Amino acid sequence: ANTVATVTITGAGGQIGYNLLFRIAAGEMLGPDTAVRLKLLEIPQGMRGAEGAALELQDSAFPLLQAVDVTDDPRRAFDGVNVALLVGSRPRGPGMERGDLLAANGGIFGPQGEAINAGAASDVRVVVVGNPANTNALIASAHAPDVPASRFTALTRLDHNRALGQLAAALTVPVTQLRDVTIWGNHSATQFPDVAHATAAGRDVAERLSEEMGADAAQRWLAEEFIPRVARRGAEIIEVRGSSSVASAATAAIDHVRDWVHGTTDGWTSAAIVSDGSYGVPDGLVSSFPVTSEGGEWAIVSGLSIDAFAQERIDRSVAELVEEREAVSALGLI
Ligand code: NAX
Repeated sequence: ANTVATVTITGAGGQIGYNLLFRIAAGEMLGPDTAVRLKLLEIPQGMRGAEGAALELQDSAFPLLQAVDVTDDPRRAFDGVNVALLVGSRPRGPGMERGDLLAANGGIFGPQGEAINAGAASDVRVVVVGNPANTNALIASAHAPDVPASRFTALTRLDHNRALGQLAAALTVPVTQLRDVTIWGNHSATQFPDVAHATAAGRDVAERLSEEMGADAAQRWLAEEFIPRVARRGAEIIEVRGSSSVASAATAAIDHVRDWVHGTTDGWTSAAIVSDGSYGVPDGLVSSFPVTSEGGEWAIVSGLSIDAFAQERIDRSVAELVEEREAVSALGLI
């Protein structure tokens, strides 16, 4: 290995954490030339889980793994961090009001943002996985004034990969032949999975769907099956598995960081990044866009034509992000 990276994982004692740790230590995220030092952040109740994972990491004797540190102190966890995966959060429980949810997460992501501001390496890259991911990223960023807002992102790659999976099945093509699918907006049921610019083996996806199903049926399939199924796939997984997405979420987080660090090659992908006002998304919101990565920076794909159907759906999801921002602002969390 030529370089060493410090990777911090919060919620490391949880399910997604357990899935991520071994793959990162094996080099799947940063590649075979980068050794890793892992820092596992937990709350006191989660420490045993993280400590157990640390024992198994030791037992795996990964050639790229230089050190593992388990802590419940955010300052220690983010000291010198190059890549931070913020997985631990307070997801919405039954009957939980949005205000309570946002307040609980403000109590997590505010202090973590401060700790990142205080101790992170100058090239720090942050991806928030814990829900509500977009707004949690906004809160963390607001507490890290010395870190460029572009370094705080939220995960919508799982939604993107889910869309690829659905299209590959519908068109009977390998996922490797699909390009330029987009997830817009919030990582929530309002997200907009968009195939308007997507191609399969170089041909327009909408055209191919029309050929397979007929034009009307293709429109119906997109609006009534594809979009809601991708947007609600998390609930479907819970229903079938009896537990939320874990391995697919870890895969997506690894894809997100790998592409951010090493660049995208085949067309674009989706990530929630800070808006520059593109496509009518208010400046400063952390919203999902079509993005490419080059030189370690995400860039929003510009100049795409957006029809009325798409704009309306983008606006609807963005309106939810605006509401979340107003709510956390009213609570004094940003
Ligand atoms: P688990 O409950 O298994 O693990 C979460 C861990 O986070 C627990 O060990 C807990 O002790 C720890 N934790 C809580 N607060 C913390 C804090 N302040 N600092 C450090 N650690 C803390 O959940 P898991 O299945 O791993 O899911 C984690 C999060 O991912 C959830 O919020 C979930 O909603 C979110 N998801 C996000 C997805 C996405 O695409 N963005 C998809 C999958 C997943 O549902």
